[in-house]
Amino acid sequence: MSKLALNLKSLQKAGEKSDHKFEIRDYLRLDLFPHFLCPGCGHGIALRALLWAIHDLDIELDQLAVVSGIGCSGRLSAYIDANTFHTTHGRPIAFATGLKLARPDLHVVVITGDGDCLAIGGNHLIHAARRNLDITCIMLNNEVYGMTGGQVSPTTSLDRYTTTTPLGNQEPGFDACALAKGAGATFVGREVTLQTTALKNLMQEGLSHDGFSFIEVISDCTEIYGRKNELGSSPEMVLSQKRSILPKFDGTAVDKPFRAGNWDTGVLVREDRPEYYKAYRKHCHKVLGTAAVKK
Ligand SMILES: Cc1ncc(C[n+]2csc(CCOP(=O)(O)OP(=O)(O)O)c2C)c(N)n1
Ligand code: SF4
Ligand SMILES: [Mg+2]
Repeated sequence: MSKLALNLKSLQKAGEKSDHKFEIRDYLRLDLFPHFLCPGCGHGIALRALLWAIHDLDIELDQLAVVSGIGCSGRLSAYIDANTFHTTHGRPIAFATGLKLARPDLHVVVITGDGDCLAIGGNHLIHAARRNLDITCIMLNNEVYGMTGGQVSPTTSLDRYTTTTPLGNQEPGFDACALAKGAGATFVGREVTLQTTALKNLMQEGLSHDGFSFIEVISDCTEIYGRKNELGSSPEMVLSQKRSILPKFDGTAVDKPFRAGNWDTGVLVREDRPEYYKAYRKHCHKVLGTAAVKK
């Protein structure tokens, strides 16, 4: 289905589809359960929101490819009953780029973590944003390397304790949305796991965007980061997200390089710029002639 048709269909369906019609089990590889996430981990909420968005957009599972790196976030792709690729640490965007160029008919989604996407994989993120290939990149930001036991990450807040910052982190935490925007991403958004419906809607918008879309999900690592920083139980952690969100984008905060404790949520950037695959095909036709270009 074309992006335009998808957009129209999702608009028609706005308000029509509701949570009770979405059954997450229809989208999961249940034979892999029980899943490995710790109780209360925010990544599970993000997975549910993504599958709900896919449901509401009527994307067929065989038309969906989910590519992930390594991390607790990276493990999520395995649970989705679609075409899934659990690749190497920091490289899911690179794998997704090749996949999308070879199979432009697929919806290609990347699930990545703050360490995967901004530390080892930061280079791939900025070039994907610059290139504007039609990939939806969902970065689960729990401010820590969860899978490997809780090391500091590029988004760890100031003064937080991690296994590699035993005296409290003194590096400024990266604002991933500002980075994606600065690198040219044509769709950028942020949402917290507390606001599940808003998160689902944002993912739906990102999936419908024709170009590179970057979505930062503020997620909680309850067991490692939460415990080490005495942030309370998982419900307390998710409720505390309320204190940091700005309900409406005020047009300024995303221009600041480092997060100031206030999170703009919702769609932060939406721009029209030629999508890479289509622009490249057009160029090939022009230079080589239509007869020489393979369908
Ligand atoms: C090349 C390479 N370097 C390091 C690792 C070890 N490693 C695995 S996951 C990970 C960090 C995961 O953190 P993040 O991406 O934030 O995901 P989370 O577990 O927090 O969801 C690291 C450093 C690896 N697997 N491969
Ligand atoms: S270690 Fe943290 S990020 Fe990983 S599953 Fe547990 S709570 Fe989630
Ligand atoms: Mg992380």
